[in-house]
Amino acid sequence: MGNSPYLNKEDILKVYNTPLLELVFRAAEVHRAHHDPTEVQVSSLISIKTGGCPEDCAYCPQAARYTTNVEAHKLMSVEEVLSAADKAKAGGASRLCMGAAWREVRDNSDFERVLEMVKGVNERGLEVCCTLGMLNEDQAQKLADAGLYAYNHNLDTSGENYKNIITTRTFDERLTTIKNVRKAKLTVCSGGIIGMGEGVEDRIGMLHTLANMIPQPESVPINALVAVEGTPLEDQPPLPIWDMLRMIATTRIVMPLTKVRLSAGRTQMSMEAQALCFMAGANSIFAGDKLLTTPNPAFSEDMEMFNILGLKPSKAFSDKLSAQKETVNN
Ligand code: SAM
Ligand code: DTB
Ligand code: SF4
Repeated sequence: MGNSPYLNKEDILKVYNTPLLELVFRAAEVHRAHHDPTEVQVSSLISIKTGGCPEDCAYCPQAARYTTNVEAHKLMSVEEVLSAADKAKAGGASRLCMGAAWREVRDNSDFERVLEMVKGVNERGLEVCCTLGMLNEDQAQKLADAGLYAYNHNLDTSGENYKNIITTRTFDERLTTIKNVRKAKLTVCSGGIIGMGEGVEDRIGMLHTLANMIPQPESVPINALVAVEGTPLEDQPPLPIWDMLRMIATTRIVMPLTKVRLSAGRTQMSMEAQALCFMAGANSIFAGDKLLTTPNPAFSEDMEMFNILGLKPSKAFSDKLSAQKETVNN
C-alpha cells in the first residue's frame, strides 16, 4: 500500500475500521515483510531546553501561558548533554533525541551550542535526532552538516483540526519545515497525538498527509495524550488501548517501511497492551524514566518486557543500512 503514489482517505478509513484482530493480523504480515519483528529501536529523549515556550499547543505542559508544574530551564550545556548521551548509549539506546521548547530556531549562540551537541552525540555513534520547532532551509543544512540524522516535527493532528489545538502557528508552516528538512537530506520523524478529543476523521486525515509525503517519513511517532494538569486538555479521558492499537496497525499498513514509534502514554499501558502494539507493527520506543517532562516506564522494566516478549534493541543506523541494501537490491 505504501508504494502506491496516492492513498485516499476512504482507503485509509477502511483499513482503520477493519475488525480489530483481522487488522492486527494484516498489519503483522506487512510488518514481517519489511522489518525484523524481533527488533525494536530504542531512542532516549533529553529535554535540552525546558518550558517557557511562547506557543499555545493545548496538550503541552511546556507552554508558558499554562500553569503546570514544569520548571523552566535554559539551554543545557554541551557537557551535560554529552554525559547524558554516554549514559543512554551504555543503557542500549541507539538514538538520542534532543527536544527544545522553542517555537522556532533562531540564528544565535543557542543554536551554535545545539550544533556542538549534535556533533558530539554523532561522534559517539548514536543516531542524533532533534526537535527544536520550525526551521528554515539554511538551519536544516547546518544541522545536517553537524551530523544530525533525523529531525522530529509532528503534524500532531489533521489539517482541519489543527486550529482547535494550536493557534500560534499553522499546519502549512509544519509542512514547510518538513520540506526544509528533506531538502537538507535529513530523515524525517513526524507523527502526532491521539486522545485529544479528535474524531476518527482527524486521525485518518493526519495519516493521509503523512502517507502521501514523497518519500514517506522514516519514523512516525504515535503519542497517546499525556493529560497534564494545567493544560487545556487536562480533563481528557484516557485513550482506550484499542484506539492506540488500531492507529499503530493502520500506520504500519499505510507506511510499510517506516519505523512506527509507540511514543508517549506507555506508563498507562500494560505489558500485554504494548505486546499487541509490537505485534501490530510498532518497532520503536522512547526509553528512559522520563519523556521530555512527563514520566515514562523505567528502563529496567522495558528491558524486562523485551526479554519476556523476545525483542531486542536494534543497532544504530540500521535504517540507513537497510535503505542502502534496498537500493542495491533493486
Ligand atoms: N517545540 C517543538 C515542537 O513543538 O515541534 C519540539 C518539542 S514538542 C514538546 C514535541 C512533540 O511532543 C509535540 O509535537 C507533541 O507531539 C509531543 N507532546 C508534547 N506534549 C505532549 C503530551 N502532553 N502528550 C503527548 N505528546 C506530547
Ligand atoms: C514525540 O513524538 N514524542 C516525544 C518526542 N516526539 C519529542 C515527546 C513526548 C512528550 C510528552 C510530554 C512530555 O513529556 O513533556
Ligand atoms: Fe512549545 Fe513545542 Fe510545547 Fe508547542 S509542543 S508549546 S511548540 S514545546
